[in-house]
Amino acid sequence: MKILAGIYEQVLKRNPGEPEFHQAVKEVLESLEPVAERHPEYVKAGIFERIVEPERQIIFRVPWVDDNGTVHVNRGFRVEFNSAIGPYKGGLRFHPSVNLGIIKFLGFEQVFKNSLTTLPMGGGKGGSDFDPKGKSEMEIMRFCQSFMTELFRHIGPDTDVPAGDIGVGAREIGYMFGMYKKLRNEFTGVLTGKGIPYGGSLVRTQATGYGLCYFVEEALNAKGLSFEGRTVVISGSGNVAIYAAEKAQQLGAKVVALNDSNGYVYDKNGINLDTVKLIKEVQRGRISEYVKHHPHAQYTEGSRGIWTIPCDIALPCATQNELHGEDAEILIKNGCIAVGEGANMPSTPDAVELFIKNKVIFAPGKAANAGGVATSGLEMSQNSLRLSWTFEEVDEKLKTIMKNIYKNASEAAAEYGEPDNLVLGANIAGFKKVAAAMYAQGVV
Ligand code: NDP
Ligand code: 2IT
Repeated sequence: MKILAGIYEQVLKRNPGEPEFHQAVKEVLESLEPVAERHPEYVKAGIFERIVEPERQIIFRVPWVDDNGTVHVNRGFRVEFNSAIGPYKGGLRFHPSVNLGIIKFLGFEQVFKNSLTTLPMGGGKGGSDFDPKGKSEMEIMRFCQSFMTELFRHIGPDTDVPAGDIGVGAREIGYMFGMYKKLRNEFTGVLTGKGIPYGGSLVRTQATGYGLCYFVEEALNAKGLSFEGRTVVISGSGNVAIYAAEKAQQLGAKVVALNDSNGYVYDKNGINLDTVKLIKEVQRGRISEYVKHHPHAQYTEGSRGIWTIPCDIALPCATQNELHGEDAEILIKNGCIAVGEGANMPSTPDAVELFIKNKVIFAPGKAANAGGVATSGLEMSQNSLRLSWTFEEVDEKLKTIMKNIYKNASEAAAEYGEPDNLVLGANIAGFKKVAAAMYAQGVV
């Protein structure tokens, strides 16, 4: 970095103790250096200084009472990062590791991701350090309601439209939507990922995982390859992992492993997804329980061990920095040909560098997992139109969007001299529209 080095220094100084945010900003600014060279007007207009500073950061107290009558206090966040191309849009994460730096990294990534979808959505993210694990149904409901009694005054269908992320699925969105509707006395599309009976979109549940596979299939096809007959390893066993596995299987691949934060299962015959859906979606259990249903499968403690299983395609779909340089080395040694990021920033910078250096097809999260938010955008459109499209219609639109994201990212990569570098291409393609909009709207 030359032109943009000072901006990165300022980010480090202004945001101490936020390593994930620093990591996300560094990768993007490195990609944007050649854009800054070609666009001195963006440098002069302070586009780069402004794009790394959230427009607004909201932090609030979330008190709630557990089933024993004990009072708990969690912290809630909403970071409204950039609204140049549309209302703030992005998920809510409930996980004990959540802090301001994590939400800022996710909100920053979301700005570029949402731009890549080609839909009119700005970037934002929120959540809480609340841990949903082991909580009763009523505790989850009371927490969601308390969270919304503050969040409601900051969001709205034309202002900021949250959705799910880790620890937030259709159940939590339902409780939050109910409280928002009560407080505002308005039925609007203020959240996405809603249930089908009250304004949700078909395919939203499957969208991130399906979209990931559509994107990776497109990248494979460009090299004369495909999912057909491939062995696939997928980390995580939540929403993104389950539907990535489903689509990979539909495309003719064999998915042999999944994990959670405790350990991984290996099923040489191919993972049975009905069992996984039962354990995770119905029983809200642990992936270790898989072996009770399929005794020939193996469960091993330690989640990162999953990357030692030989595979052709690896899809990290759990969380940030879950795939390290040493894991990348093992994957490459085992002949892995493609890595598609379903999670946000799951590969550490040294892992990304190794994949690119070794010519592994590498699909970065902000492009490859954009199908979730893209389908949220389609849910917003349907809510505004007050109608709903069929599964096939939404799926077809999702497929077209993922193909276009691949095309735009690979064309931007080629334009800037590194045709196979989708990290560079996604960052530049995502930046272009946001930068042009910010430039046109003046210094605000
Ligand atoms: P879920 O809560 O449904 O599932 C999360 C999965 O990841 C669980 O298996 C969980 O295991 C595992 N996991 C979470 N934290 C850790 C950790 N610290 N170490 C190891 N495993 C962990 O979330 P999603 O599937 O929705 O999200 C997964 C990833 O995809 C996230 O990075 C999210 O930001 C990203 N994403 C999600 C989208 C969506 O539409 N939902 C859209 C785009 C990206 P455990 O049960 O043990 O915690
Ligand atoms: O990281 C993401 O893109 C999401 N969690 C989905 C956001 C959304 O608004 O659907």
